[in-house]
Order: sequence, then structure tokens, then C-alpha cells
Amino acid sequence: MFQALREKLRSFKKKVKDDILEEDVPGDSVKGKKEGAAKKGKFKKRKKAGKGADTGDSELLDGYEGGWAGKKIGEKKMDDVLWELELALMESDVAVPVVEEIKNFLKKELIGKKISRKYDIDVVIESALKKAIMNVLSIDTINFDAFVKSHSKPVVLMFVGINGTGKTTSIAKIAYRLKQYGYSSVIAASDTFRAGAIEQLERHSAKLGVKLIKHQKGSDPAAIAYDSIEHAKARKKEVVLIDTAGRMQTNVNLMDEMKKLKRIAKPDMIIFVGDSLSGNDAVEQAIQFNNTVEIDTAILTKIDADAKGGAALSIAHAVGKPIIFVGTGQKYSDLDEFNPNWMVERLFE
Ligand SMILES: Nc1nc2c(ncn2[C@@H]2O[C@H](COP(=O)(O)OP(=O)(O)OP(=O)(O)O)[C@@H](O)[C@H]2O)c(=O)[nH]1
Ligand SMILES: [Mg+2]
Repeated sequence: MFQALREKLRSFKKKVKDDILEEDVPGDSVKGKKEGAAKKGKFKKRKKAGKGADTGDSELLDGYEGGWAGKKIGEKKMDDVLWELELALMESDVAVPVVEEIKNFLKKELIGKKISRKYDIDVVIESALKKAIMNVLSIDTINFDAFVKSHSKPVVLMFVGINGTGKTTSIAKIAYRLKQYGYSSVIAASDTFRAGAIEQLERHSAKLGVKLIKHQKGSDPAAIAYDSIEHAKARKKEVVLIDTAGRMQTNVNLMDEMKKLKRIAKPDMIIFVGDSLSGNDAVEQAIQFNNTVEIDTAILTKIDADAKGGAALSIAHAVGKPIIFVGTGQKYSDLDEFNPNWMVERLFE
């Protein structure tokens, strides 16, 4: 996953390394050199410990103001290189405001800072990039398991999104996960629109051993959600998972129907399910669904096939709601908890 974006970030680092260091900054006093040496020791330790997504080593830049010979990143060269990064991110379907935020963050982090010639500039750039990415992803993260645990039961979760993004599959994956954690759940077959939708859920429900509440095709989705919640209350089921029909965000009638479903079911969490392969479109859809029913979180599916990573980098920032899971394949267990570290680790692995 994310191969193309990872490659682009790697070539950005190389470009910076080749082009950017311009001004020599001489070392000063002997005393300064000693201080520099002491700090270098500290840096070495940090570097050893600094594998993975720990991005807290901005001291690489800030902490070494005097005492040793180094180089500085000049603004003009930085602008040229950042322009290339901007193109690379756009080609990866990263939304424009997110590109801007990453660029501005890097500028603040890198321009005019002194870097010792002895240190690998790659480490410095990578650290700054990781921090920039963490920054755009750190939107009110929600821990799904803690949410389910702490919430009064039954917890009602409603899944929305356009056609074919992976709503039903994600519901089955979550039902499987909940079962692993010892929770009982019931699925509401509130997609009464698409041919085969109810049968698809019947297959999952049989395999997973999870109760399915269904009416006939064409019946009222809100009534099914209502019945499912009543069933959960009566049988002490802890979680209700409401499947809904895929709908284009531009279809006013279907978007209104979804509002009605929300009014009746009063979900504790509305989860937008987006297909990562649709890039910027997924971001636009998330914005539209949020405007209509106010989503709480997002799941991004098909990440296993997504080379670009743009939607994963952009949705939370664009909508102001966190991604809680990513779909990583077609098996029930192919659901990863998403958090900024998860993304950063995969982009720089
Ligand atoms: N590779 C991969 N495929 C996925 C993932 N999630 C869903 N799919 C596939 O995407 C297709 C559509 O999934 P569904 O769950 O039926 O999508 P939906 O949103 O319910 O579709 P509608 O009900 O028609 O709106 C199926 O073939 C799934 O197996 C994922 O994370 N990775
Ligand atoms: Mg479906």
C-alpha cells in the first residue's frame, strides 16, 4: 500500500539532500565546539532510539545553535524543492489544503535552521516530514474499542457512503471484531434498495453467527433500524450495526431518506465509509455526507490496493473527523485500527 506516495516522499528527501544545503555556517569558539560535541552525543542516542514513527527529534535542528560547523537551508532553494513536493502530493490525490499545511509546516521546521555537516540530512528531513504528516492527521482521534466499552448499550452504529465503497463488508468486519472482543451484536439490513443486499448480509450473518434483522426488499429502512434496536434492547445485545444503501451525495431524495433514518435510529456514531481508491472524490463525499447527517468518524477501505494514500492523508483534515479503521483486504480480519502513527510508519517503512 501507498507505494507511489512512499516513492515520492523518498525522492523528495533525496532532492533536498542533493539541492538544498546552501550556506556554510562555520563553527565558532573552542568552548562552542565542546558544547557541540556534547550535544552530538545526545543526538546519536536519539538516532538509535528513533526508529519508527517517533518524530520528536526536531532538536536535530533547533538544539544546535552554536559551536560547530554546519549548513543552513535557504528559503529560495526550499521553495523550489517544496514546489516539487507539492506536485508529488497533488499527484497522490492529497487535498489542496492538506498540501498547503504540510508545506507550511516544513518551511517553519526547516528554513534557516542550522544542520551539522556530520549529520545525515535525510534524518532531519524525514523527521520534519513525519511531523508534518502527524500534524495533518491528528484530528480528535477516537479509540473505537474504548468508545464501545464506555458507551451505554446498545451502542448504535450507522454506516453511510456512496455505492460500493465497502459499507457492508466493513460491517461484517466490525461484527467479527466485536465478537472477538466478547460483544454481542445485531445487524440491521436497512439497505432495502439494492438487489442482493439482504442476501449478502444473510451470508455474513450465517458465517459470523450474528443476528440479522431484515424486512422485504423495498421496505422502510428506518423501520428495520428501529426493530433492530428494539431487538437489541430486549435481548441485551450490546451493539447494533445499521447497513444502509449506497447513495450518491448528489441524490437529494436518498440523502433525505438517510436523514430520516438518523432521526429514528439516533445512532451513537455515524461512520462514513469511503473507498481510498477514489482519492479526492472520497474526500468530497465525506464532506457532503458530513454536511447532510454529520458523520462522527470514517472508515477508509481498499487501502491494500491504494498506491497513492491521498484520501488517507486528507479526509480527517478536510472533514474534521478522524478515520478509525482502514480496510486492508477482503477477509474479516482485514481491518486495521487507524491512527497517525499507523500512517507514518507505512509511509516511511
Ligand atoms: N481489497 C479490498 N476490497 C474490499 C475492501 N472492503 C470492501 N471490499 C470489496 O469491495 C466490494 C464492495 O463491497 P461492499 O461491502 O458490498 O460495498 P457497499 O458499500 O456495501 O456497496 P453497496 O451496498 O452496493 O453500496 C466487495 O467486492 C468487497 O469485497 C477492502 O478493504 N479491501
Ligand atoms: Mg452494501
